[in-house]
Amino acid sequence: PPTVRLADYRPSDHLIDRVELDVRLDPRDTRVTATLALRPNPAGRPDAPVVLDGDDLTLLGLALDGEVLAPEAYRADAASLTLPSCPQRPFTLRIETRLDPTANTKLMGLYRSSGVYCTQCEADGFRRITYFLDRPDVLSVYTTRIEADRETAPVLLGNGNPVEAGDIPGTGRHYTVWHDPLPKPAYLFALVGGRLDRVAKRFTTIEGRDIEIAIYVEPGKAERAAYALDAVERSMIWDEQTFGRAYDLDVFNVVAVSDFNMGAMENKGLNIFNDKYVLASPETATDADYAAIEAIIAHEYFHNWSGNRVTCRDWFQLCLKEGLTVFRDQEFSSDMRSRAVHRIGEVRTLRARQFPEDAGPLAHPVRPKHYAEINNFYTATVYEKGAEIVRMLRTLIGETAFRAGMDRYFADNDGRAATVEDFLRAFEAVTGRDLSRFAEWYERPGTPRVAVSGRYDAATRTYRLDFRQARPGAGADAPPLVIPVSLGLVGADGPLDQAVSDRVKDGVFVLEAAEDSLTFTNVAAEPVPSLFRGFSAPVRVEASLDDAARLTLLRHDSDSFNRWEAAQRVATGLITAQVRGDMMEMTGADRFVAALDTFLDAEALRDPAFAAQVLALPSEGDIADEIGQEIDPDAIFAARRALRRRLGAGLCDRLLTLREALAEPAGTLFSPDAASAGRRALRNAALDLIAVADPATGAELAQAQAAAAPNMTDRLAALSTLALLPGEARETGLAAFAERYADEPLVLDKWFAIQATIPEDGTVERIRRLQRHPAFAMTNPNRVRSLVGSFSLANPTQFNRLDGAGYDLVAETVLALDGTNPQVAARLMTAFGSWRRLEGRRRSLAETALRRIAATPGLSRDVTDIGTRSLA
Ligand code: HT7
Ligand code: ZN
Repeated sequence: PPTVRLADYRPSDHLIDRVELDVRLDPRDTRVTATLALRPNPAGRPDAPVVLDGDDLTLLGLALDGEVLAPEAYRADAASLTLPSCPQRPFTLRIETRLDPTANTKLMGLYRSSGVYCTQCEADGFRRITYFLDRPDVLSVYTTRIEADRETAPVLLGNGNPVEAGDIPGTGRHYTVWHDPLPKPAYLFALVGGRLDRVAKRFTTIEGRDIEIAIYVEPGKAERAAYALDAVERSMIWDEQTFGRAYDLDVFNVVAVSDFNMGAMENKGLNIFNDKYVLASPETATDADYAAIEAIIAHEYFHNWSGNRVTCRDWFQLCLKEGLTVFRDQEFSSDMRSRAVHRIGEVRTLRARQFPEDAGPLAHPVRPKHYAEINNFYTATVYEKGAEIVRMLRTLIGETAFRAGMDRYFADNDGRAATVEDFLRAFEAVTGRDLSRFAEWYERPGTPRVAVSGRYDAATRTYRLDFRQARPGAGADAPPLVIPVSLGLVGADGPLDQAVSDRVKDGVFVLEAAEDSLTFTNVAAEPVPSLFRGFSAPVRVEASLDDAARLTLLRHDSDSFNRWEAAQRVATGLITAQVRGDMMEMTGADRFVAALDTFLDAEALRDPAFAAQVLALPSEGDIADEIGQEIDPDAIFAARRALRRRLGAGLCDRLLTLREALAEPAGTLFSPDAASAGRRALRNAALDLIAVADPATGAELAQAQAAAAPNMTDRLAALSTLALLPGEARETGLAAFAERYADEPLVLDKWFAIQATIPEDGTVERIRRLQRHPAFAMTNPNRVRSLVGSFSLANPTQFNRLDGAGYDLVAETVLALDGTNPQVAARLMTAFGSWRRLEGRRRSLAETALRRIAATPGLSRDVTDIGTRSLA
């Protein structure tokens, strides 16, 4: 496929100031008339032809300034519309196209989801609706008239504010007209038509605008949208208070649909959501679901400023809106919940998804320099590492300057399509600092390593820390990165706050050179350094600390993140040692169990959510990432399970007591708040450890919990525990669950995922059986992600089976999907991204599966791109 390069960017030769769309919806024969007010762009090439983008379009008519164009005046095919000579003044083009929304299985452009018409235009779906300058730096004011059958589509929604509605007498059809006063790029266009129920509330913005917030869902499910509705309101209030950003239209609509390629989409005034991230009730949604709904509702709402009011000049700048908006939603969730626990979750996600991506063949800079298919760049690197860069910037300049810089960025770029340089310029303007070296973070792939060693001098009561940074693949002349290191010292009895260093300001040392050091004075006894507190930079830290030092941090650090990190590092060390063939170091493991026992004694009931995080060992993926090469997933699984057994056995009595203490009194009303969720999390983490050490007791407890659980969190946790215990109880539990939720596709997704992640030989066969289950559909991305996505991402032993059956299953699914939904197929294929780090036999089997996909004729650009890069 042709490569698009950042270096080749040039402004559009034409601009489109206004767009009038008339969309006559029909399941098979939708007609779209687009009237575009075009003009030459003063910044473009003079006399350039007009070349509009199209994708799979059928042109029915074309007129320039009201005059029908003769066929020789233009060239049109499914992929573009060219007018070789056109007026060098403003003019209008009227374009009529015909669409078949029912046949649109790619879920890009206009399609139908369970009978509801909806659109998805990011990144380049608008060109599947009409010919257009489909690029984010062409901003237009849209007026949209939507017409449809009143019976099947009583609700008709567009971007902006509603201005008119009415019937078309004698036809059974009706229409609405929407006007969006704020210029926007085409990727933010949306419309919806269908039979939907709604919940709504009024809200007055801080600027005094009286608005209506409404959520539209499948009929009969309105009460399941109450939590999402509340989350919208809380997001609005938070953005006003935290960033001074108010909503700017009269209505804010959210629509939930069941067939959706990603999580949600921030279309102006009309967010469209995967229903998984809207619908929640205690009976159907887990605490994790509630938290995800809150975060994604906030994320899409926050885009109204970081993305919509200030948009991206080109798709290379994607992190400008996505990294920044992830940072904003993380801050929101941290304010709504426990900041420390949320930070741990953020880092878990970064390490699980972004670190491996950055270490494999799909690695790319946060701002890529080229792409073949932009839809493949909605990655953990752009989103999560992009957010970490914003966080580092705040750590470097401080909260007050950060807020001032954000205000400046919004003020200077409102209504514009901006770049990463525009973003950094705003912070340079308010701080007077030169951020050009910091900007390197956007340009280079790979996770930097920072090696740290410390030396205590009792005679001078000083402690010296030496830092050395290195970047994988970077040459010796590569400039070092600017790395904020939040740090402090901890002694045997607690933080050593009296120790000071003139290189540390507000708890932050800035590492700017390849090597640097600093010295603390006034250090009474040999300390333990607490480094990268709060995970202050997305790096791998190599610190020469032994387990005793790390357990001191677990016990005494004032930074909760580093307390958790200390336990993770000790566990990682114990597991990797065993993977390498050393027997589990008995005394080391015993000391770890004892330390956790003391920790639980002191803290489990004080902060159950945090305690649950400490008890959750590093995942198999975390261990694989730590080992880095010649990875043997079976050995990792066995070593990790051995340590879990040790913990379960060593802590069994305490865990049983904790479960009692944390049990909710019968009749307690369900609340998804963080404190209640934290208690459930610890109770279920305890169950999990008890079951691995003592399967009989675990099965008994899990069965009782599954039968009596008053909410989905507890029911699913019990079923997940049972699913890991082969036997009759597991199959009965799974069958009962399937029967109870036979009419709940989103709940059955959990049932698919639990079975797909069973780490046993029969799982591939089970998945093949489930692919024939009536509730499974290859056309629905949620189903595919639950069954096959969970398998490839969360079942390392079975995906990486030594007979290649796991790879075959995923490869076959990628190929089966590619013809209908290439975006989802390509994403599924990224599961092979770490293939080069596997041990030899698996490496060769994975490569064969990848080559088999890549050699298949007629592949989409999406899958071809992932295949080419994975094998390069
Ligand atoms: N900005 C959106 C990204 C997106 C997307 C969403 C749904 C379907 C296809 C999509 N392609 C790109 C979502 C977000 O990050 O907010
Ligand atoms: Zn986003």
